[in-house]
Amino acid sequence: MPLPVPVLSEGVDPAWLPEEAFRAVGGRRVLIRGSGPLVETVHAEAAQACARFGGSLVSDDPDVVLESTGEDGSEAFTLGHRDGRTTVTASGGRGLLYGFFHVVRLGEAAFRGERHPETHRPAVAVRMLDHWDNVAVHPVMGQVERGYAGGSLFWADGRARGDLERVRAYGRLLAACGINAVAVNNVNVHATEARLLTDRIGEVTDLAGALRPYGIRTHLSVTFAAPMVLGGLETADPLDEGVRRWWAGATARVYEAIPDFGGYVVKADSEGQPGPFAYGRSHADGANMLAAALQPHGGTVHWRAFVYDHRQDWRDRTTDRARAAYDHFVPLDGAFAPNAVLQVKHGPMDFQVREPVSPLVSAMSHTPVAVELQATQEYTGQQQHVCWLGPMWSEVLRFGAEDGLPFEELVAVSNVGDDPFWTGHPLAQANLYTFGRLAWRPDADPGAVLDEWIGLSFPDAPRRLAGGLRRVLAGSWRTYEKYTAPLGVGFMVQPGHHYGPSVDGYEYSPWGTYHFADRDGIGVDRSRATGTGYTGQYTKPWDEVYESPETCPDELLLFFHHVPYGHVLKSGSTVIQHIYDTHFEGVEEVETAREVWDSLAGLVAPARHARVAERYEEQLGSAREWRDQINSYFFRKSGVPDERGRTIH
Ligand code: GCW
Repeated sequence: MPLPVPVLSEGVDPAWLPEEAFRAVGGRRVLIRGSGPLVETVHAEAAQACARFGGSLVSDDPDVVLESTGEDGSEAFTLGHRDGRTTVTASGGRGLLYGFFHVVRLGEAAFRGERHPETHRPAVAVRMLDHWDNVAVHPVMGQVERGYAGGSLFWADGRARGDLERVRAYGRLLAACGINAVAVNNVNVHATEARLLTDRIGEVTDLAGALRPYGIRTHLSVTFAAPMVLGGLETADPLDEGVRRWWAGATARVYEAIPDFGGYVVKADSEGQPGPFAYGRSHADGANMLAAALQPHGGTVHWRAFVYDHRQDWRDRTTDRARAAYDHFVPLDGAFAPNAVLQVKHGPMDFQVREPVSPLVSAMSHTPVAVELQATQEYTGQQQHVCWLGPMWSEVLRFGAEDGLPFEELVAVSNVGDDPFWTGHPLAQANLYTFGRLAWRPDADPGAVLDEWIGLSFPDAPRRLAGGLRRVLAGSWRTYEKYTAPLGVGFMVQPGHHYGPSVDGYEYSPWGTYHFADRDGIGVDRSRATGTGYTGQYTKPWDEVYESPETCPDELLLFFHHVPYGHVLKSGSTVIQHIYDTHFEGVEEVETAREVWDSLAGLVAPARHARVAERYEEQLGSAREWRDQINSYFFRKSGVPDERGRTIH
C-alpha cells in the first residue's frame, strides 16, 4: 500500500504545493506504469490530485502516462506531448517523481501543443540542505543555530519528533523543488547530538523513514572526537588503528539501521570543533578515515573547508581570514578519497551579502567540491527583512562555469523551522524553492524561477498580485546590500547574533573581519602588490581584475582594496557619496516595497498578509537604523558632507 500524501495540520502553510497547484494533472485521466517505492509515491500523489479535481487513474486511453521502466536510481525523466497525450518516462522511481512534479509546475502547459521529447536531468547529483538543528536547546544558540523560523522541524522536547507527518510534508516540498538530501543536525555537534551516531541512531532512522518516500537521503553531522566522547578511546587520531576500527564499526551499525544513509557532515578544526590538527594530521587524513568507514556502504563524507583562525589578533595585519580555506586545502588537492567531498562556503569569509566567489571552489581539480550557500538569512536580515537570494546565488553558480561547473554538489544551510510558514517570513519560502531549482539547473534564470514560485504558491494570482510579488522580491537582495555594509566590505553587524548595524562591532575582535576605516579611507588591501596577497589565489583573469582598484568591480572594491573616501568608482560617484546615496536609496526602496505589499491586502490570505506586513515594519525600522549609523559613522570619520545635503546625524 502506498503511503498517503502527507496532511498538513490546521494553519500550516502549503507553501508551493497548495491543492490548486495540482488542478491540471488532477483533472485528467492518468496512467501509471512501473513499480517500486517512489512509483508508489507518485501513485499516491496522482490519486489524491484526481480525487480532488475529478480526474481518474486509468488503465487505458489516458491523457497522461507516467512510466517508470525500471528500478534504477536515475533522477532523469523525459517529457513529451503528442496527439493529445503527455508522457513522462523515467528509468526508475526517482526520475518519475521529479517528472511528476515537473508536470505539476507546468500546469495546463503540460497538456497543450506538441512537445518533442525532452530529457531533464539535474546538473549535480547531490542537492542538499544542512539543518543547523540541535536536539537539546542550546543555551546561546537556541534550538536551531542561526534559525529564524521557530524550533526544529525534526527535534522537539529533546528527541526526534514523534509525529512525523510534518517531516513527511517537508520531504514532499523538497522533492517538488528538486532537493534530494538533508543533514538533520547542526555541524556544531554538542554532547547530546553526538549520540545520534550511536545509541540514538533510532531517532535518525525514524526521520530517514519519513523523508525516504520523497527521494531524500538522510545525512548526519558527527563530531570528530566521537571515538573519545562516545567510544571511550583515548584518542581520535585518524591514523590510529583503534580509532579507524571504531569508526568502521559505528558506521556499519548506522547502515544496519539506515541502509540508504547518505553519510557524514564534519566541521573539524573550525571555531572550536575538534579535528585532526590535534594529532598533527592533515584534513585529508581526517576526511579519508571517515571516507574509508563509509565507502563499503556507499556513503560520503562532506568535509567542511570553513577552517580559519578565530582567535586572531586584530593588530596582526599579516593574517587574512579570506585566505584561510584556500591556504589550508589547496595543498591537499588530490589527497582526498573519492567519497570525501570538500564543502566550501561560496565566499571566502562568511555568507555576507556581497563577497567574491571563493577561489577554492575552482582550485580543487582533483577533489569533489560541494558549494555551500546559506538560505537561512544569518547576515541578510534574519527572515525579518525580505532578501531573495536568487540573483546572488545565480552569480555564484555561474562564476567560472563557462567550460562546465567547477563543483560537483550543492548544499544550502536550511532556513526552515516548525513555524507555520516554514521559514518565519512567508516570502523567505522563495529562497528555499530557488535553492532547489538552481541546484537542479545552476544556469537557470533566477527571475524565471521566481515566477515559477509565484505561480505555484499563488495559483490563479491576478496579474496585480503576481506583479506585486515580483516587485517586492526581485530586487530585494540589492536593496538589502544598499542599506548595509558598503561595497563588499562586509560585517558591521552586531556581534554574536549578527542582526542590525554595529559598524565597529567586529573591528577589534578576534574573528578576522575588519574594515579598517580611518579618517582618510576604508577597505581591506588584499592585493599582491601591497596587501595580503589574497588576489593571488585567483586564476586568470580574476587575479588581475581584482588586483587593481581600477579594474575591480565597484561592488567588491572594499573587499579587495583600501581606498580614500574620494576614490571615484566606475559609476562616477566617490566612495563616500556612494555610501550616502545607497543608504538613502535602500531605505526608500524598503518604503516602496512596503507600500506595494500594503496594496496587495485582499489578494493574499489574511494571515500571510499580516505576517509580511509586520515584518516590513521591522525591516523598515532596521533599515533606517542601518542607514543612519553607517552614514553618520562615515560622515564623522571623513568630514565629507553629503552632496545633496540630506540629514546625517
Ligand atoms: O556563519 C558562522 C555562524 C556559525 C556557524 C558557522 C559555520 C554553525 O555564525 O553559527 O556555525 O558559521 O558555518 O560553521
